[in-house]
Amino acid sequence: MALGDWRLTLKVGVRPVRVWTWSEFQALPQTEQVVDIHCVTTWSKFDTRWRGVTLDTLLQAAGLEAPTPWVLAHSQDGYSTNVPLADLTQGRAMIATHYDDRPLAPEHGGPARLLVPHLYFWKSAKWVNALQFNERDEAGFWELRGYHMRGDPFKEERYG
Ligand SMILES: Nc1nc2c(c(=O)[nH]1)N[C@H]1C(S)=C(S)[C@@H](COP(=O)(O)O)O[C@H]1N2
Ligand SMILES: [Mo]
Repeated sequence: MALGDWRLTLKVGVRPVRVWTWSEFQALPQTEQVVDIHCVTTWSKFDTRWRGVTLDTLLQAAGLEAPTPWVLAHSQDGYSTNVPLADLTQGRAMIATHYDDRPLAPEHGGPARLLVPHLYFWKSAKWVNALQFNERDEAGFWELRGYHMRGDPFKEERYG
């Protein structure tokens, strides 16, 4: 997509509380993370290098502190996935824009994807355009189809 059209919106329930354009987003403090990632179909990939903006930074920039216990991430392609807020804070997740020091490739979610490396990779929504903070845990695309609401690979939380 054209970067001029890119937006990231934070919502509390249905209410939009903050929107960043691409250039505004680029001005936020960036973080680099080298992490292992785990697909639900059993592959893992080790020492992957990502750069982006942590959820802590986003929440701070929006003046939101732990608004609700649950988050539903939404993507350009209609995909969604739910994650407990506790799995997104304290440096555990970012909106990633770079992989291996290069802009994130479109097939891997570029220009920006959610990255939650300690959960199964279906939680890492590609082409993310909104994070919705909810009082209740609302199932996303795969979770509605039987995947686990949290998805911890070390507990093999594949199915709900
Ligand atoms: N928007 C969106 N994000 C998505 C998906 C999708 O279909 N749409 N698939 C998920 C699944 S099931 C996996 S395994 C990973 C794949 O990421 P990759 O293509 O970078 O390997 O993206 C996740 N994020
Ligand atoms: Mo997947």
